[in-house]
Amino acid sequence: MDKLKSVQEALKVKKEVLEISSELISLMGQFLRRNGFIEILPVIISPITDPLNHSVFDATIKYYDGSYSLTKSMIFHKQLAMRIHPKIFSFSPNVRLETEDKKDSGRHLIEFTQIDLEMREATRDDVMTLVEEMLKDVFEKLEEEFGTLLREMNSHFSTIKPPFKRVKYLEALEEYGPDFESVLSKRATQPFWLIDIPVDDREFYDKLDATGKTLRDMDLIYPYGFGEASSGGEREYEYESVLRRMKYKGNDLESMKWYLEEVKRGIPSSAGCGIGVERLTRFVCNLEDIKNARLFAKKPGELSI
Ligand code: ASN
Repeated sequence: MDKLKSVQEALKVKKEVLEISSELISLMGQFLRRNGFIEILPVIISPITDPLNHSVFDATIKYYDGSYSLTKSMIFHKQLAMRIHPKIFSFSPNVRLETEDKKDSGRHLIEFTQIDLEMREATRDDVMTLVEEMLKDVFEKLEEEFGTLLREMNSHFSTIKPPFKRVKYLEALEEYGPDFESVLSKRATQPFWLIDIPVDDREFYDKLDATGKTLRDMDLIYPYGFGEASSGGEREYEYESVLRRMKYKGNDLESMKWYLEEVKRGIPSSAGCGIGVERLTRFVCNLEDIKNARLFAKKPGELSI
């Protein structure tokens, strides 16, 4: 029963952190609206969800003769939404029942929220520029509102200075070895992009580039050792390419048939990304563990309210 955390434990979050997090959420929404985005409501259950590139415990709910999965990410719904509106975002709750080896990473929760956005006919560069401008705007406004408090909590809180450096995945791997992401994150003083991620390291939906080995995608990495902030990319949207990539990854075509039928019918090309809200709060407030970045946090390997 020591896996069961007390309610008191779940409520050990500073009031100031919650206020800053609330403001972050509001500022990101305002920025995106000013830039032509609309907010769509999140999808919590669906017959299809992100297969992810690593395995987690199953989170499906039986319903009549079928089953629903709890959302791991809204990627497919974002792509379908592109038929209706060219710029969308959602504060999307994700459930990923991670194994307990991730418990001490400081940045994994089994229930978290990402601000998940997608833009029709956009490129990876468009998304990177948008995110850079959004973070710059959010940090400037946080500085105005919470400057003194933020510097007390976070001695390295500073303004964001885009454009962020772009680091090629394979070059970094060669120079720094398999632990390159954490090495570079610890060294950095500004966020940076990790780009051109190898096809085997990602899900099928990020677009293959001309080399056929790496993708038109990116992760945003926070400095000072805070690690991954966001992942995204340009998307595969043509039926044959989607099918090829799914087969290559060994994805279950049967359970993905709803998606495949729609891809065959035609979905727009798009690019987008998702930014973890709790990870952003953790970074801004300089928190050791992500469990202190939200109320009712659920860490891998534990049961909590
Ligand atoms: N939201 C991410 C994206 O847009 C996907 C993910 O969270 N796995 O690429």
